[in-house]
Amino acid sequence: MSDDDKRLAAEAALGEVQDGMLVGLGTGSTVAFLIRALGERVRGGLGIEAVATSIASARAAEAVGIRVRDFAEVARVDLTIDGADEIDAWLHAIKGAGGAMLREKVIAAASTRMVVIADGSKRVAAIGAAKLPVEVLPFARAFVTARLEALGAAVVLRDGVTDNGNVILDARFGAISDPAKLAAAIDAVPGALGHGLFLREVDAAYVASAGTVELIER
Ligand code: ABF
Repeated sequence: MSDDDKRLAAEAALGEVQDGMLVGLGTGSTVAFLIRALGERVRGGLGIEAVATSIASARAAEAVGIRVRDFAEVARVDLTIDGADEIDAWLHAIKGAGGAMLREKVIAAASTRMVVIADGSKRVAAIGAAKLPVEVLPFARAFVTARLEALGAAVVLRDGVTDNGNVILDARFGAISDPAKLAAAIDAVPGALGHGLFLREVDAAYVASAGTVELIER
């Protein structure tokens, strides 16, 4: 996991940002490099506005001079750039180690194009080894825990709450043989408000390893 590769992936994706765009900003340390670099472009005259997938990213963007709009007033985003915990050749991703995957999935779905940036440690043959974060209504914590265990997961309650005031259950399934089936099963659990399986949202990924950037496209 190298900062140089994170920075390289961020700068590669930055090439897709055009004047006049509304840009969705993801969350995490790789996106932090993107926000810093984008701030420099904005201070140099690039005319973009942003929406953010977390309070932390909104603050980081405002700190470097990027105007952040309230996503609640936005129905469409031109380009979203976000991190991932795992990404494979089919552009399936596991996201949410940063705890922002519910807002990330909403903004990704609202985006004309969604691009992942990652260092090579995130590149996997097939997703499933990483924990799968599930955002849960606190009222439903024990119920959703039981449903995830019934689906085969070992479940750990994460400390703290999300920007939305919900809790996160980290579910370890081991290998996920059918990600679409698992995503549908979790979506069907009342009180499970979101999860980190991104199976349709990602349009491309810039993955940097040892100074070289790989672009994975649909
Ligand atoms: C966020 O960035 C999360 O979805 C994902 O878990 C995290 C990756 O963080 P980092 O870039 O710090 O590895 O988008």
